[in-house]
Amino acid sequence: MSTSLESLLSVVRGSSRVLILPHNNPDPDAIASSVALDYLLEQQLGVTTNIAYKGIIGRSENRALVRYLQHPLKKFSKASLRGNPLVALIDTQPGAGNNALDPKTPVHVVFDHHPHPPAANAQAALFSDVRPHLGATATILTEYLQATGAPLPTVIATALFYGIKTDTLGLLRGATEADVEAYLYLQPYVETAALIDIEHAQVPLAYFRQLDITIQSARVYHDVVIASIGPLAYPDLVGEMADTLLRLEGMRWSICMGQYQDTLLLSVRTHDRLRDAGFLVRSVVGSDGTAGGHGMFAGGQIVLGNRDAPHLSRELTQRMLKYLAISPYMSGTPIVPDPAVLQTLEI
Ligand SMILES: [Mn+2]
Repeated sequence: MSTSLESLLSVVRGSSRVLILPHNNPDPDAIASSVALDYLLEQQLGVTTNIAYKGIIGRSENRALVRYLQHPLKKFSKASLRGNPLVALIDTQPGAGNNALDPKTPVHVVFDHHPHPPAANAQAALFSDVRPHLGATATILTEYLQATGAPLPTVIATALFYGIKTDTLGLLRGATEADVEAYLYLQPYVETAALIDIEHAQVPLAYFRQLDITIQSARVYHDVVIASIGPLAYPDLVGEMADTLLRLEGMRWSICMGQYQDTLLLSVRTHDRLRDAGFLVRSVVGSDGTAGGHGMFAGGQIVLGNRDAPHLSRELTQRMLKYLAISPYMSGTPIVPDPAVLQTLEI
């Protein structure tokens, strides 16, 4: 048994309440890693845990994943913290700004692969395994499950495999040797038919409506495409649209902004291996909100308060253009040059 597995187990051993918290609006990496930790603690220590999440599981593929896992995540509420459970943060860290905890709530266990946020203190947790160079948190949990020597259930393997696959774009984005090893270890256990159903989940009409708005509002500034896409049907859409826009020929950066409830969300993608999307978001969002991310993809959120979302989006657009050394006064070129459509748009 590896020493890190032993120290994890020694921190959790004897706890009657454990709360596993993935980041808000959890993605497949966060969902799979949470379920894997839940399984590991049950299997090794007989400890039952609760997994809670804040926000929405919106993306159709992610909804299909939780259906396949038989809905192991419950909505986070004040009751989730009742009885002072031992808290494990997954794919996020204390102070990262994208989890349900207020910064004063003690955290006992942290598994993450994001760089340490400036205000974070993952070290304050009794146990933390944060490896910012890795492509996925699911890689870390795969190693722990492997270290137990116990058989790996198909559903857990399928979820972890999908977590690594999505976070690394099929090992093409930010994957390290450890990610490749975990991926290949999991592969023989994967339930292929289930994975196909998850990856090809159908999308609601809201997706196509948002896609239409994205295409109409997108503006190109040299090799940067920026779209401010208004109210979002669910938070993940801002990232899905940024992914889509980056496919436009000649683009090095894609940036998408949209509003969900009282928060302006920002997603950044880049092909530029010499630049870092996380730096861009952190510098543009500054002290107005929170930001995080890796080399090729990053995101941020700003609580609107009494600020106006379109106005804030325009301001952020200017900051991003400046950061990318493009004149903030340059007017962008639409990608749909239809004057009738454009007249109706307020950019
Ligand atoms: Mn992740």
